[in-house]
Parts: sequence; C-alpha cells; structure tokens
Amino acid sequence: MPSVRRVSHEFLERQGLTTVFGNPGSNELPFLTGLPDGFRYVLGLHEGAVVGMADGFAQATGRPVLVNLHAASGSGNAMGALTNAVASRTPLVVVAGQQVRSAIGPEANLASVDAPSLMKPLVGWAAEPAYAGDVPRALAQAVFEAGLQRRPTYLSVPYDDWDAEADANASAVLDRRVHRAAAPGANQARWLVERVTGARRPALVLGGDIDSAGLFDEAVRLAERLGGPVWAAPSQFRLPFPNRHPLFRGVLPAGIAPVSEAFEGHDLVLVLGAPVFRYHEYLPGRYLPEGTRLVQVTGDAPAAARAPMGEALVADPGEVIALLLEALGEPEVPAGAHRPVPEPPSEEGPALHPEQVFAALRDESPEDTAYVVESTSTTGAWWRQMDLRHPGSYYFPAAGGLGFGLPGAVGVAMGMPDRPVVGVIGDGSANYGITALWTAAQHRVPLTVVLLRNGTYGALRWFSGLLGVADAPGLDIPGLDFTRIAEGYGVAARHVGGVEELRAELARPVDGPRLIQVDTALTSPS
Ligand code: TZD
Ligand code: CA
Repeated sequence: MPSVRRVSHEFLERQGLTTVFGNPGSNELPFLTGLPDGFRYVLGLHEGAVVGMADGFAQATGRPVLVNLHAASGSGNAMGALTNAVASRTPLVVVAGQQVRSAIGPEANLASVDAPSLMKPLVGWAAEPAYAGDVPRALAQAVFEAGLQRRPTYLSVPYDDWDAEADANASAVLDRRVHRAAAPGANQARWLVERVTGARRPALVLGGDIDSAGLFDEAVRLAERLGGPVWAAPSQFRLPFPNRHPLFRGVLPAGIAPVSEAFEGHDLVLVLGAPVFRYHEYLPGRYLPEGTRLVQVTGDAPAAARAPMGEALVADPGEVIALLLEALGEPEVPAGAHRPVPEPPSEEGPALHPEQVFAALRDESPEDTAYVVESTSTTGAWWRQMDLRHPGSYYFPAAGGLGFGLPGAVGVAMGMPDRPVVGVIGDGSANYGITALWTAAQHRVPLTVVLLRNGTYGALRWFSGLLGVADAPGLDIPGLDFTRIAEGYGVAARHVGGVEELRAELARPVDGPRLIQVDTALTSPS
C-alpha cells in the first residue's frame, strides 16, 4: 500500500496544484519530502508574504493554489493576508503542519491546539483529519471546498500521518472532479429578464468577480446593450470594466449616503459579481433612493444572504450576462471614444505629484501592463491618470489589509509571465510584505516596483480629518530608504528625482525585479 504522502502528492499533481508557496518548520518537512519532479516550491520569508504571493498567483492564473504553512505561529502570521484572500474570493488551499498525534493533547512545543478553530472565522472550511488514513480524502475536500466556495480552506496534518500507510480505498480520490453549475432556472431567468427589460433607466454595478471570472469583455457588451451608466462596486480590488469607457462612472464611493446619491434617478440597479455593498467610511443615509430597485446577481451565496437590501439571485454572473445579452438585442449606445486623460500638474517640486508618476506609468508602460496597487492616499490621482482596457489589469488588497501589494505583485508576475507587471506601493504599505523582494530576486521575477515615498501614512492623515481627530500620534514614517532595503534583499534599485528621470527609468527594459523609489507629495485619496 502506498503512503498517505504518496497518494496526497499524486492527488495534488493531478489537480494541477504543483506550485507550492510556503514557509517551512519541522512539522512541515515530512510533507515536503519526496515531492514529485513537476513541483515547484516558492519560499517566502514571512507567512504574510507567502499568502500574498499565493493570492496574486491564484488571481492571475484563476486556479486554486497550495500554501504550506507552519502550525499555530506560522498560520497566525498569515491571518492578516488571509483577510484579503477571503474578500477577493481567492481559492487558497492552506495545508499546515501539526505535531505528531500523540503530542497534541499534552501541548508539546509546536503543537497547534485546536488548529481548525484558530482559522475558522476566516477560512470557508477547516479540519484536522480524525486519523491518518483520512488525509488524502480530507486534502481533496480542502481543494474542492476552496474551488466551490471560492474561499481559502485550511487543513492541519499531524506530521506522523504522512508516512502512514494509505487506506485500501485511498486511491478512489485520485480521479475525482467536482464542478458547480449555476445557470438560473427558467422561472428565475424570466423574472430577471423582465426586471431588466422593464427598467427605464437601469444602472450597472460590477464587482471584482467579473474580472476574476474572465467576464471583463462580456460586461462591456452588456453595458453597451443596456446603455446606462456603469460603476465598479465600492472597495474595489479588481477592475471589472475599462476605466475610460464612455459609460464608466468610476468606483462607487464606499459610504451608504454617497452610494444612494449616485443611484438617484435610476429605477433599477443591477449588481453583478459583488457584495451589496462593502462600505468603508461610515456615512449614514438611506440605502437606496425612493423608487430605486436593486437586484444582485452573485455566485457567493453568503454575500446574497447578508446584503441589507434588494433582491438577490445566487447564480453564475457569466450565465446571467449571456442570457441578458440574448434577451436584450442590439446595443443602444455604440461604443464611443474612450474618455481622454487630463493633463497632470505641470509644476515640478522636489516631490512629484502622484498624478505625474501615474501619467509616466501610463505613457511608458505597455498597454497590457498589470498593476498591483497598494498606495492608499493616491486612489483619486490613480483613476484620473490611468487608462486600463484589458482584463486582469488591476489588483488591490481586497479587505484593505496592507501587505498584499508587494507580495501580490510578485505572485501576479509569476502567474502571468507573458505580461508586464508593475507594483505601485506606498512607503507605509511596503513594510508589511517587504520580504517578498527576496523571493522576487531569487526567482528573477520580471517586476517593476514603483515605491511612492511621501514619508507618512497618507490615507490616515485624510481619515484623521474625516473623523475630526487632529492629534493622533504614529502617522509619520521618516527615514526609510527603500533602495537600500531592496538591495539588501537582492533587488536592483534606483531613486529617481524628477519626471524625466522617472520616465527614462520606466522605459528601460526589465529582466528581473527592480525597485524605483520616487518622492511624492501628500494628496488626498479623493
Ligand atoms: N495595518 C494593516 C495590516 N492594514 C491597514 N489597512 C492598516 C494597518 C491601516 N492603514 C490604512 O488603512 S492606510 C495606511 C495604514 C497604515 C497607510 C498606508 O500608507 P502608504 O500609503 O504609505 O502605503 P499612502 O498613500 O501614504 O496613504
Ligand atoms: Ca505613504
């Protein structure tokens, strides 16, 4: 009989989970021994960076990804990063090592007490198999649950299990395939088509799931047939629509009152592939204007259940877009010209305006560049200057947990080796995932990191105004030189002084990771 390890490795291989992002400890070594030839282990130096890289890789490839973490301390370190993976609906399969079975009860060093409970509020499914023979089946469940729920899962495995002999039935799991079909039934389809065709002034709100599911171009067709305005849902983490398209109105502001204001005059708001809604700033008001009806279509059943208003249909947004396109007929609005970009500020001080940086990025980077952005005070400047027309062009920490940006950029670049990738990272954000630079250097990942150094937690300065808190300490971060930090991790780095120097640097070809540090002026996010 083969070992539990053999069957488990073979299962992972057949499912295509052969890139392992991890940080090992003694509990994990017995899983990592004897990995078949096609496996690639990507070492991250801190678990937050490990999960951020895996998240970026999974989003870029659209596939479940294996993460191998140490027991309680390692898994605990990963939890901040997991909040983002939960919100972006990234199917990460986290397998963690555990002490040998006999050592868990007595709480030997590195035993993870009640390991599944540690992770449970975040992951969609967590378990420690009841006996060694169940490990291959439980691993399969972890993979399938992650795919079905589109949520990270967690499996804790006592390390003496891997050498155990597999059960006689263990190989039954090897050929399993688990799929979900989620087309609306005939009555649901009729109801939805009536709602949409009966609307006089429909508006469309698109969530990150639209881009994750490869529906970016279909969303454009649907919008052009509806002819109404299109917004990205609040707290956006992927771009679901070309941002200079004539129908695009931008990302909805993340507050109850301003969202309601934006919908004024629309009798129907159709929300596709988004929660309703991920508000951030507490700006109370009515959820919807008088006379506005909201219909949410999402594959995420809990997101439908927890929404505070509107009607919801739990279905695959792709199926729904297809059936609406069929029902609606020809587009009302021919795709007009994309909106032009405004001129960035022309004055040049010792610190550049963020819009000058983004204009340089837009002009000097290839059109299909993918951007991983984690700079919180520059959101408005970003959307004013950028012109993103391709699917998979934009990634942002989905739950607002800093530490996704740098690792996520490394993971996206590894997952999409044929596309140029740029990380746009604040001098505050960079520190939460800085060790990803080392992984980028070791794997020679082609990646440009543009480090915006304004010396402060810019967004928190803006928030302190919003909250009327003028005297909060701990908002400035002087004295950081990321060129020296990057070089210490093995990444080539340059500080650029002015717009022309920045443009020249960006125009140079990359054959590995590089960091460009630029001093920027503090701006407000809006
Ligand atoms: N810790 C974590 C893990 N996530 C967070 N979101 C925060 C702290 C709080 N936080 C924000 O929400 S924005 C921000 C912090 C510390 C400032 C980020 O600074 P930055 O960007 O330099 O990256 P800006 O452009 O200067 O705001
Ligand atoms: Ca900053």
